[in-house]
Amino acid sequence: MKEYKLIFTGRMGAGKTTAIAAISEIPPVQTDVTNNDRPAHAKATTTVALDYGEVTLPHGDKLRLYGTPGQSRFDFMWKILSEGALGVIVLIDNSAPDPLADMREYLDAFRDIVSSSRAIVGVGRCDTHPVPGIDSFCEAAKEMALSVPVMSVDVRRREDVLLMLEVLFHQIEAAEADEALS
Ligand SMILES: Nc1nc2c(ncn2[C@@H]2O[C@H](COP(=O)(O)OP(=O)(O)OP(=O)(O)O)[C@@H](O)[C@H]2O)c(=O)[nH]1
Ligand SMILES: [Mg+2]
Repeated sequence: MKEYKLIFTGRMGAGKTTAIAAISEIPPVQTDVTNNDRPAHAKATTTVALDYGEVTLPHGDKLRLYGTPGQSRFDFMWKILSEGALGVIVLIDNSAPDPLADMREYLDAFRDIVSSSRAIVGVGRCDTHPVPGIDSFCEAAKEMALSVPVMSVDVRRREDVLLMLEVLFHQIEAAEADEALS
């Protein structure tokens, strides 16, 4: 049995805690406290250390899911949490003031993982905020010389979050096959 570590990241309110809770088979570990930064986001609570959840794959391998805190004063946690990570899921809140800038920031912060094709971008709230469109995110990643799959996701829906992980795993397998050939 193998274990893999995946990181869910993205700005405050992007849905990291919600996504992990949607798929974890254990009660997720959450470190949310009352949100005293209402100008940044109106929601009631925010994560201060990490989220943690687990998923067992059909063949017995285990995914350990870690969520980063969204507030920028906890940036130092990003490095700590990404140690040894197999892949990263960048969540975007498309209702935020500048979702493309948010993506750039996180792709840059996790550039090592992203550039080795072990990342995916999930854009949330596309139903109410269709602009910028998925194409714009792909284009923005391309401008950073990064190739990363981008898909629309509702982090409250288990099937959506699992589909995102499936696409991420296909991406990782394809990259590993390429490496083996080269
Ligand atoms: N209406 C609506 N709500 C959504 C959608 N996607 C996510 N949400 C809500 O947005 C909120 C996201 O909050 P969290 O999961 O706490 O976000 P987070 O990324 O963990 O935030 P921090 O820990 O503060 O960084 C939750 O209340 C979700 O229910 C959507 O498509 N529509
Ligand atoms: Mg959170």
